[in-house]
Amino acid sequence: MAAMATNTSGPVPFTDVDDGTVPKRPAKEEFGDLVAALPRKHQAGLELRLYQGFWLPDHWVAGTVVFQRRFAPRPDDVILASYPKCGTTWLKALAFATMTRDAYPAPAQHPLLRLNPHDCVPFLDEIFADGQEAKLERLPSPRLMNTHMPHTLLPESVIAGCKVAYVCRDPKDMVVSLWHFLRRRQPELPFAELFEHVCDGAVAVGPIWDHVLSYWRASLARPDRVLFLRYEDLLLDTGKHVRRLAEFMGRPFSPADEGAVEAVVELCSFEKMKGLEVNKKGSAGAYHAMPRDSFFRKGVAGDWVNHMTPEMATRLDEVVRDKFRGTGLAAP
Ligand code: PAP
Repeated sequence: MAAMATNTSGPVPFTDVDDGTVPKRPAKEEFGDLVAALPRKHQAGLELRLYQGFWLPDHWVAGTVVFQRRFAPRPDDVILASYPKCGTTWLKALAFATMTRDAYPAPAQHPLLRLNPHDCVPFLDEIFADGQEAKLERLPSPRLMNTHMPHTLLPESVIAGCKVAYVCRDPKDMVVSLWHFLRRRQPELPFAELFEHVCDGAVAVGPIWDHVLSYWRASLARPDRVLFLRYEDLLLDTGKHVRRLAEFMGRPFSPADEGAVEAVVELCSFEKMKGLEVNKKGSAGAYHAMPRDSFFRKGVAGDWVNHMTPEMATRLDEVVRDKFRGTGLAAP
């Protein structure tokens, strides 16, 4: 195994320390029996298993068990969390750019200009599913990593000791974004079918309302440990929330640093990221490698009006409002 890069301060781009020598040893080989005993559903082209109250993609379950039991957190780890299609790529870019701003004073040298955000920040769910967690040891501290797991499924050690920044999004826009994403692999997937699964809660890492509430409650209980962000707020005033994120991660911008905040916002803007050559070609992700351009579609709020009827919108809004009632969390 390559020596851990202890002399470099993190975060560094994940793919730069991954020399491809850590073999894949799927976690399912060890925990296959546990997975096989769980309730299952086949929906929208994915095999799902009900694990601790959430419908996880079958190939993530065993990795989640290993993550829960064996993840070795470092005190300065920062975990980025999200429900799929709610702003993961953007949050990864913003957090990585914020944390590395002093390491790359020449903007043209920044790794986000040559690497997709998913190639800079490792995705824990896939790494553990593939049994490649040794890769994480090669990252210098502080490490930035991301997960789609709900807060209640995170390892106890992470809940007790790591900072977690979460981004949520209007579920209506999430469904639309997810549909476009899944259609890259399943062009025939009907929107109405996916919509039904989302309303039933039986979609990957769903139900979405329980996912969001798990982080909302954690952020109320430990605001120093869990930062709760909204995609729509980021769109309205990215700089303001980048400052919050930086402060939360322990790398605050000084009040006079407006130029540095703007540089991060600009580097990670939808237009900038979508226009980069690296994000127009190739694929990201190990298990279901997806075209990099599929992570940059429209980048707006409210696109749901172009895909669902007012009745569908009202139905999903009411489900979510009902679930959020009494929690203090405003429904979209
Ligand atoms: P993931 O969870 O599979 O990694 P994620 O990044 O959450 O995906 O979802 C992609 C969405 O974020 C897309 O939304 P859309 O389909 O509604 O357009 C994508 O366009 C949007 N997105 C990606 N990067 C940015 C960015 N820099 N700024 C704003 N939105 C972005």
